Amino acid sequence: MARACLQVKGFMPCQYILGHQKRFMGSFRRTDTPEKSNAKSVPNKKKSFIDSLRIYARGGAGGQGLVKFGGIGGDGGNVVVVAKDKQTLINVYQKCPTRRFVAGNGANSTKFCLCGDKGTDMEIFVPPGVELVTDEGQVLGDLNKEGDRAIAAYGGKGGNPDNQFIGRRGDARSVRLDLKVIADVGLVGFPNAGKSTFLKAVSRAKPKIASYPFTTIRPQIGIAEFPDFRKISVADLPGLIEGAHANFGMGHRFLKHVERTKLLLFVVDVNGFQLAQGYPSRTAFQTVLLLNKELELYRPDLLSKPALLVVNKMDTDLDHHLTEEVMSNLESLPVSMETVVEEMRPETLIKFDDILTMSAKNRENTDLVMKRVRALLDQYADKQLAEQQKEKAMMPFDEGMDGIFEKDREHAKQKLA
Ligand SMILES: Nc1nc2c(ncn2[C@@H]2O[C@H](COP(=O)(O)OP(=O)(O)OP(=O)(O)O)[C@@H](O)[C@H]2O)c(=O)[nH]1
Ligand SMILES: [Mg+2]
Repeated sequence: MARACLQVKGFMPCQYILGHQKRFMGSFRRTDTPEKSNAKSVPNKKKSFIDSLRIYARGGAGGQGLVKFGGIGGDGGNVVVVAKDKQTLINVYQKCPTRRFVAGNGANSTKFCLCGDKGTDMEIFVPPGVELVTDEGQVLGDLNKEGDRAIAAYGGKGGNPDNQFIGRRGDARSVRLDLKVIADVGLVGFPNAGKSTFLKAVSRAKPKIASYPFTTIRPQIGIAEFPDFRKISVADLPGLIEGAHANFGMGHRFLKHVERTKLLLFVVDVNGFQLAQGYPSRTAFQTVLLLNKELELYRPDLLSKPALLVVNKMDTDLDHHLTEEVMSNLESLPVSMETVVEEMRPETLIKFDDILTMSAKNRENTDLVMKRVRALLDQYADKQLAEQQKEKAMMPFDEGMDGIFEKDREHAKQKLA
């Protein structure tokens, strides 16, 4: 194992990243940037996971009307994308390798059947967490839970007096199905910080763990189970590097997965991070600021998510001086930011709900981290519920309706009496 990592570390750094990128992109092309979104995304059949798939969707044409008898043609069917548990995007591809989805045409109006039947809808089943985006960047729908539906292409209107009884064509467009993992907790950190090791420690997941960067190249979800059977899903996300917000490294492909997690669990190596020889070496404190900055530059609203910071690999800091250093720097924020160059300083600092230390490898404090995660998730869920109830109570329409019902009830009671 030691020899294997030495060999990898001996690579030229840029070749190394490109090699990884090539391997990763072999399964599908990058479609993150608008100018690249026209490229075909053809998944490699051998890959078991893809998080983006570009499809062609065409709604059915409307049936022709019958002018003589005022008959109306049936509307064309829609192409509908439906969220279904246990589905994957690779299933979508395997079922239809051409990635062309065409709904049924509406039936023509005939003298025996004046109102033509509607064309059949084409349903595409995708995993929850998929967003439908057109090539122009328009979001057509966001499917978060089983049963959520969005229309990728509408069918054309059937022939009727408004269109001189000529059935219309359906919409035809390319749509990107963009999967963002949905989990309670998202592990955020530089490569090699120990995210996968943590996931392995707290769940039954078996992520690949190794001492070289970018071991994890696709998100993996593990379920942490508590003695009272409470379950919390934890998403092990691939490591971020400096410039990820500008699509450097695996960039947006990785960052996007942070969006739909309820809580961010930042994992940093107490020894800091260095991508490879020849690359700058960052201290643990600097990696925290850099991660903060990457998220801020990608989507500033991510900074307001509940967040926990865990300093990992405590077993390697025997005299605790590295831990003390990072902790005192974090405590004296924002003043301590003066010690780093301006390019590393984020504009808005993440407010960590807690800062903990652990050794994921030795499973020291990993349970404590999960307990804290659970408490925070509960706390934020309660807060959210209270806010929702407050909002509902303040809605004048609802109040009015309740008032009316109350009056009716009183009236009925008086009548009965
Ligand atoms: N000494 C020590 N080593 C650790 C600890 N946690 C993880 N490691 C080691 O650090 C290396 C990287 O661990 P991973 O869990 O693969 O790191 P990662 O953050 O998932 O890395 P990427 O997938 O590349 O983003 C492995 O060799 C682990 O054995 C720890 O607490 N102590
Ligand atoms: Mg990993």
